[in-house]
Amino acid sequence: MTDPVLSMYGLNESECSVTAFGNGLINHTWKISCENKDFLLQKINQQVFKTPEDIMDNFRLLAEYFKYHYPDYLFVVPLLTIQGTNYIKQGNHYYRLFPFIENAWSFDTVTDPSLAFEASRQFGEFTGLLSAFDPDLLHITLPDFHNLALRYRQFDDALQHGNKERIAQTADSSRFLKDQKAIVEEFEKIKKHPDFKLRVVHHDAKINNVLFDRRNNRGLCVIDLDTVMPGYYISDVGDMLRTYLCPVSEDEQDFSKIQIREEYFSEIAKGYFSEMHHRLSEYEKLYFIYAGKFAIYMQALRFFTDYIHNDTYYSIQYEGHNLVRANNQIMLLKKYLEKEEMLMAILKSCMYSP
Ligand code: ADP
Ligand code: GN1
Ligand code: MG
Repeated sequence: MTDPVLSMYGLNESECSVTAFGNGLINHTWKISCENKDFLLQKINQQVFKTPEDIMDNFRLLAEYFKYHYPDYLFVVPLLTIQGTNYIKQGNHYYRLFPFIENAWSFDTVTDPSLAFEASRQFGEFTGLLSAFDPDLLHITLPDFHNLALRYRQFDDALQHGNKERIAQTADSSRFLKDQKAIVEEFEKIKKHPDFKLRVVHHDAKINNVLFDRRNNRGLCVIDLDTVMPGYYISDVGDMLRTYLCPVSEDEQDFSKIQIREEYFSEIAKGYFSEMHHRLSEYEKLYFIYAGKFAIYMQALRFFTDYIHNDTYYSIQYEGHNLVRANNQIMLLKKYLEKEEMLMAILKSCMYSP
């Protein structure tokens, strides 16, 4: 099935093995093993990404920038076809081929603080090296993706027009989410400040979007760059706090397992500041802890809204899955808020250390 695609890269499918690969939720991914080289083939998910050409143009712009300014940085660049394009359109589907990074692996959960440090350093390095790149040159691949005010309006709208039965069953959750609206107001305020800079941000800083060196678990590079767009650093730091601090994922149904691991917090901070402390303004740094509230709250709103709209965005494994996810994130937010002072003290201790 991949034959016409592979032949456009000069590869002969009969000499390669093709296997489904990875645990990504958005794109389709295959490992292509040929005689003396491996590749990674991806089909872009067009339900989510409506303008794949824009994504691939962003890749081109960033690849050129890194090649010129930081040739040693490992930026995983899509390979060119025989015709010189960095993707293929086959029927209505878009494909791209990457070199396979050997001796690398990725993780789905963060099981050691050193992984949090390494991943955070990778996301910090990515944004840091692109500090002089004009973020407005990038195409917006998902409009309003991390626009918290819009996410709140969508939540509010779901409560007006969504599934009535589900709305009635979830009054406690929706009340809590409404009570936290100050998190949206804070975002609206800080966005207006001139020292809160638009930067090149990944926007999906989960642990499985980092490749690690199998031999020593050092971070190698960030991957899954479809959501790289202009944004605020709190998007990446926030998603790391959301997904690395807690020992269990957003799918966990046993909420007694939800907790905030302080030693992971300090590693996220140290990793990010090792690359970004001299680039972030003092004003931006004030919002490091806020980043966690921003991301956890936004994710809770998104899962809850999708539940009220009968699960149209996030794929579910069982009835009520999105409500579990929303309530899981609500619990995480409560735990995070309880620890805010403690986290502030930890942050002070690692902010200015090298
Ligand atoms: P998705 O958007 O579906 O999450 P990703 O781009 O993150 O897709 O890829 C899915 C998985 O494939 C990653 O978590 C990683 O394990 C693996 N992977 C992606 N790119 C490469 C690469 N160039 N070399 C080796 N493994 C890769
Ligand atoms: C989606 O595909 P994945 O799992 O990396 C979502 C993120 C959410 C995440 C929650 C394009 O990411 O924004 O944080 O689910 N990506 C998109 O698990 O909506
Ligand atoms: Mg991914």
